[in-house]
Parts: sequence; structure tokens; C-alpha cells
Amino acid sequence: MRSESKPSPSAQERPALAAERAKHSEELAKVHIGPLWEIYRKVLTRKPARREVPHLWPWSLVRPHLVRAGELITAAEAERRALMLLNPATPSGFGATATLYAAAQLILPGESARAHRHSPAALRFVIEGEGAFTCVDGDKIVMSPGDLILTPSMVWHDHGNEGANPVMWLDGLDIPLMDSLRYMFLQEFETTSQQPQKPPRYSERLYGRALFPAGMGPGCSGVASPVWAYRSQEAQDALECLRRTSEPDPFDAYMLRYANPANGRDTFPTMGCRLQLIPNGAHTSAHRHTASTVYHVAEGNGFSVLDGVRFDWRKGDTFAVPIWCWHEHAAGGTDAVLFSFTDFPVMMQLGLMRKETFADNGGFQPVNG
Ligand code: 1HN
Repeated sequence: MRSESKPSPSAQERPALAAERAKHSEELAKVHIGPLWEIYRKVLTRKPARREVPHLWPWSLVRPHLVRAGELITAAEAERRALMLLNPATPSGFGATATLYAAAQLILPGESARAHRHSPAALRFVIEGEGAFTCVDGDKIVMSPGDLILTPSMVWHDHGNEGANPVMWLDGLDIPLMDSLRYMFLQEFETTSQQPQKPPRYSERLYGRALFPAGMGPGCSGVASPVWAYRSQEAQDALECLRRTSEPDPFDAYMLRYANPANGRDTFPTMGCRLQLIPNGAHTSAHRHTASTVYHVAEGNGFSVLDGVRFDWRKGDTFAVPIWCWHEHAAGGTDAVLFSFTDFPVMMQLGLMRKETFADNGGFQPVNG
């Protein structure tokens, strides 16, 4: 039962009370105490009051700036020559979304990016160029366009380019999430580069097939995938098999999840990776959820409608879909392949996953921008 007590006089009704309250708040602030009622409604919003907005970074814009960065700074000076894709609504942060960092990194022939390890987990999706490698805990992994390379939390890694051409890739890290947890550790390796200690590509050869060391029982694994490279050709091949043997998902068309083969979970506890095929002419239905995602166009052309705004995209473009943002995708002219990384596993493991489908208008958002 609601109590029928008399409502207290509002501050508007009693100017003297308003002044006393303001004075009280000032006194509290001096001693690091705050009145909840002043921020309650600002914090406890009825739906996510995110600041981040959906945004697309065209490769035709990013690439020339990255090439220019190659003229202005060496990989050695920069540590990592990367251009961060910053969400326009939170430019002082370093995220494309509230939890995910995305950047384009360039390494020129003959360069190396020194070895270190840190608490944020990282992934690379190669955009262009052959002959670069990432050495992950002594495993020298040569990278080609479309390959996904993982460097889990606190695992040593350095990069090099032994080819004849510049190599560019998309970096994905969970830095904004780690930063919000204040969980930041960085350690430099004693030398610039690791000496490869393991048979080349050992993580793929030992864990990336349907064969495991017998000591690894079912479901056993660390928190990150023991496989550190997922090859473009294998992923494309699996995607084609999926297309030929199943019906498209209404929201994702044909989507693969890069899995940790030891336990079936995502690549990292903080970031999952996906590869999806949108067939030529297909247009997915709109939905939204509490996971945020960064998409990268691996192949083809098309557009996505994000919170009612149409974003046209082509190969090499990257776009951010923040939390609780309506999204739908369409491919035009050719099939499109979208790589993405997402904080989906965070939301799942914390029991925070919420989804909503766009019911009106046949599942398509009205486009107003
Ligand atoms: C890092 O170590 C790399 O290893 C790329 O290539 C981007 C952003 C912040 C912190 C560490 C890399 C990074 C990073």
C-alpha cells in the first residue's frame, strides 16, 4: 500500500529551502559526499542513454591518412603506427564503441613493431598486403588479407614486415572496457623482436584441427582461444558450406562465429569475432541488442541502416554499431562479406544480453537520413 503522507513542499514553493539545499550540496561536495537525488534520474535512464553514435569510416578516407602517417613517423618511433577510429560523440575516449577500440595499422617493408604484452586483448583482420607477420608467444604467424590473428591478454607479440609492400590491418582491442575497469598492465619484452621459439603456426597446427593433446579434456582451455590464426580461405570455405546447406538468418543472413575449439566459446571472453555473408540483393531485418559491434567490409558493397540512418559501404570500410542501436544490412551488386568483432561474450557471460526485433514496416526501419 502506498502511504498517504503529505507531499513535502517543493523547492519551487519554498525558495529558502532551495537555497538551503544548494548550500548543503556545496558542503557535501567539499567532503566528497554526494546527494543521490541530484543524479538519480540522470543515471537511471529507462533505456541505455549512450553517448556513442553509429558511425562509418570509409577506407577511401582512412587509407590516404595511413599512407601519410607512413611518411611522417616510423613504426619504431610510434611503437604502433595506428590511426584510431574514434566515435564522433566521444572523441576524447579511444573507442569506436563504449567497449571496443578499432584502428587501422600500417607496417612498411623492413619495419618491426617492438615486442610487448598487455592486459587488453587484441585481434588483427588483415586488409591489404602480403609478407607481414605477428609473432605471438614465439609463434611466427605470417599474415595474408582476410586472415584473423589473435593476441590474447598478457601474451607477448610483435609485428614485422618481410615483404616488398606496405601491409595494413584493422586492430580490434577491448581497451575501453579494460580502461573502465582500470585493468591496465603493459610490459616491454627485453628485445625488439621475439626469436620464434615454436614450430611456425604451431597454434593452428596443434589446436586448429579436430585433434587435441590428450591431456586437454573436453571443454578445457584457458579463457582465450588457443588458436591464434583463422585463415581467410578456410573461413570463406565454411561460409560457402553454410550458405549451401542452410536458410539465411533473418537478422544476420549467413554468419560464422570464430570459435575457441577447446570449449566452443568465443575467441576472447571480452571480444567475439564473426564473419557473415549477405547474398547479393538480400536485406536483413532490423534488430537491436545490448552487445556493441565494429563491422569491417571484407568483400562487396551494400549499406546498413543504423538507427534510421543509411550508411553505404564498400570493401575496406569500417563502421560502429553501439549498444541498443537498430541495425539491418543489405548487399547490392555482389555478395558482401562482413567481418565483425563484438562485446557479445561480455554481455552473455554477465547475463546482460537483451534483444529486440523491429516489428513495424516488415522489419525494415524507415530511413530518415
Ligand atoms: C597494441 O599493442 C597494438 O600490438 C595495436 O599492434 C594497438 C592499441 C593500444 C594498446 C596496445 C599492436 C594497440 C596496442
